[in-house]
Formats: sequence, C-alpha cells, structure tokens
Amino acid sequence: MFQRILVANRGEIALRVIRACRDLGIEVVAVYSEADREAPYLDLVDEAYCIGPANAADSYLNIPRIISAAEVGNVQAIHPGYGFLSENPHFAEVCRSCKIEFIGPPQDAMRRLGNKNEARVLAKQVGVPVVPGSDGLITDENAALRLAHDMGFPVLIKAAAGGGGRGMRVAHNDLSLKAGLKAAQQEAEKAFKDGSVYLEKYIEQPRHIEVQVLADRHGNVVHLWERECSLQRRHQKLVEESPAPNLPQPVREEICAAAVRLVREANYYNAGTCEFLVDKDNRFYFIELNARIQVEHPVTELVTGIDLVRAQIRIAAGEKLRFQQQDIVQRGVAMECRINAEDPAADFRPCPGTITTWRPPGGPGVRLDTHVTAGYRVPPNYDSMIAKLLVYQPTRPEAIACMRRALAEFVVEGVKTTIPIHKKIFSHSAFIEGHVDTTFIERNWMQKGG
Ligand code: MV4
Repeated sequence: MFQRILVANRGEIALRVIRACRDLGIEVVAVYSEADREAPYLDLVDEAYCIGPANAADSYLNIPRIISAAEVGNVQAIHPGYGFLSENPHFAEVCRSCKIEFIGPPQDAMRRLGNKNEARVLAKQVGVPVVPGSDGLITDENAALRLAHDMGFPVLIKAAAGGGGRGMRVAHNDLSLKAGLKAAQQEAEKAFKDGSVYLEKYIEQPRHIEVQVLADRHGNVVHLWERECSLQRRHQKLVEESPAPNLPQPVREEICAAAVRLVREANYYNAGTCEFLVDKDNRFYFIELNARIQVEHPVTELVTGIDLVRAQIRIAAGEKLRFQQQDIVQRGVAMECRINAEDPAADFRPCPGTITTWRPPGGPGVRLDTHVTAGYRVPPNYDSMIAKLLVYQPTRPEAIACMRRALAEFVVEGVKTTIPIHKKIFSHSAFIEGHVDTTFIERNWMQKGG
C-alpha cells in the first residue's frame, strides 16, 4: 500500500480523498491555488504546496506544477478527484512515467473512452445497446441525410470529443440537419480541436441512469448498482438517488450486466461509471463511460456500504477487490442534493462570497460532504458546489421525509444557495412518485423563470 498520496484537487472532493487516506493510514500532501490558501481542509494534511494563482489553468490544471509538488512531497500516487485533470490521459501518462501512480484507469482506456464515438463503437462490438444512429463518424452530408430519413427525425448530432452535453445539436428536418452538422463541427473543432461528429436518433424525455463499476488490475469487474440522475438543469445535476425509482428489477439487472461487460472489454480498471439513457418503454442505451470518481458517488456508498475512494486507492496499489458481485447488495434508499452557491432567482448565477452563517443539518440518516465552515469565502474561480446533502433510509418515502427535514434544518447566510429549489423538488408530487426524466426541471420551473 502507498505511504503517501498527493490530492490534485480542491473543495469537498479534496476533503473526501484526504479522509479516505486517513482512514487507510496514508499520509497526505495537498496542493492549493492562491484562492484556496485559507481552505479549512488544508489543516488536515501532512504537507500543502501552493501551485499557483486562482486561475485553474495556472494551478489545478497545470501538470508541471502538480508533478513538481508530487516530487517535492515525495508521494507514491496522485488522486485527481473529479473535474480538472481527472480524465486527462496525458496527465495519467505523465504521472506513471514519473513513477507516480495515477489513481484512476489506464491511460489507453481513458484515451479510447474519452472519444464518445469510439466508446459507442466498442459498446456495439460487445453487444451493449447504443442509440440507433450512424455507423461511426459522419463524413458526408448526404449520408447523414439518408440516415436521418431512414431512422426518422428528430436526430441528435454529437461531437465525438464532447460529452456532458457539449457540442450537441438537435435536428428536426433536412435544413436543420445540414446547419446543425456545420455548427456542431465548428463548435467541436474550436472547443476540442476535433470537429468529428456522429448521429443518433433523438430520444424524447429520457431518464439518465448510470451504473457504478469497480475493476481491479487482476481482471475482476463488479457493478455497484445504479444511480438515477435525471434531475438536471443545463447538464448540471441537482438530485441523484439509488435505487432508481420505477425501474423494473430485470431491467436494472440487464443495465448493470451491460456496464460490467463494457468495462471488462475496455481493459479498464479502477472506478468508472457507465451512463445510459432509458426511454419510456424502459429500453436502455449506453451513451458515455466516465473515467473518474463522480460527484454523486456517496449515493452508491450509502446503499452498498462500500467506500469507493478507499477502493480506488487499493485498486491503484494493485490490491484485488475484497468483494464479489454476489456480496454487493443495494440496501435501503439514498438521495443526494447538490447545494451550490447560486441564485435560483437569478437564473442560477454563481454567487461567490463569504458564508456568514453555516448551520448544517445532522441526525439519523444524514451525511453532509462539504469543505465549508462558518466564515468560509466561496471563491469565484471554480465550480459553485459548496456541499452535498445526503440521506439514507430504509424506504424512499422515509428518505424524502428525511431530506425535507434536513433541508429545513440547513441554514446558510451570506451567499444564495440552491436549497430553495431542492425544497420545491422534494414537495413535488411527480418527484415523490418517482416520475422523473431529464426534462423535469425545465418543464416545471424554468420557462416561467424560477
Ligand atoms: C441524448 C439525448 C437524447 N437522445 N442522446 C446530454 C449529455 C450527454 N451525456 C448526452 N445527453 C443527451 N443525449 C440521444 N440520442 C438527451 C440528452 C440529454 C440529457 C442526457 C442526460 C441527462 C440530461 C440530459 C439533458 C438534456 C439532454
């Protein structure tokens, strides 16, 4: 096992990784930008190095500076958290070529799966269902038009280098398909230096269900069941839960088995998440594989009792998985609300500033993952998430009641937060019945402005 790890991230996930290291008896080196100099979690580490100015490109995304801190700090491994360098295959390769283990997947698998078209091709090859669409990349406008006519409009143009909703265009007819192809190619070329696109049938009002997977370096692959993540606004998730409500058990088992098959065939190891769209008839389609620990991982930790960050570190150190598929049971119901420093009344604009009052909820069944304390200043330079409020209860109605109680206890002053919209969601009859899809938030609250 490693004796010393560097955490190449900030905020709540930095604290989450620091805690996992402490639980394993591993020393921790932190890095921070000038904007995070006062971050409370820096008191919990063995060493901390400033790696540059607030601007992420000059600090948390700066590979030479992070590698320098790792060398000076004499660590054996780097945990990238999520965002920043977590899905950068070049960073993983640099770490390993410097004899520092990257706590994540092999760089080859990251490179391949980072391309959504290649992930789709691989899924098809191994018999995992994908959305009907193009056989590879679109190279010819006429071929795209023929395909769209064959499968029927609307269709969705997706950038191969995109993901998470970037570089997508819906097309409803020939004209918008031609225009959309050009626009998507240009946008992708500009954003990712790769203008390649592919085509999919547009699935109306899908649910977003994802499967957590763990794979060790000895060929063992298991899933840790699914998370329902449909409640999003502009591709920012608001609420996640496990199990997915109203998902028939045979479908659940099929989706999870498909995720395991894909991860095995990709020669992938460490933690990963397979994203699926699920349509009204409970048909499911693979869309992306996320090669990182995700924000919503604690939902899965609560229902399975497995510490995913500890598992990541053990896998990176070469350990075999300590559990088999039949040992992993989904017990009870976990739900998570992402609490962001944003103003729901002002189109969810980030709302940085000093937190003057911080009264966190607690009590039975409540878990709060946060790096925030009273007096903390939320910097304007990064993602605005300040806490993840989770509940864990035997049943979904009890989980909803517990979340409502916890949201009512939670007092934050000094910055606006997303707590009010969570209170609305957890009082909405369709949500309470588990009738959610990816358009739920927009349909209910966005047209009329909050
Ligand atoms: C789709 C889709 C409908 N049909 N693909 C958005 C982010 C990226 N991960 C894939 N996304 C979508 N792909 C087809 N063929 C609808 C979405 C989508 C979505 C997916 C998951 C969660 C929220 C979403 C919000 C809008 C659109």
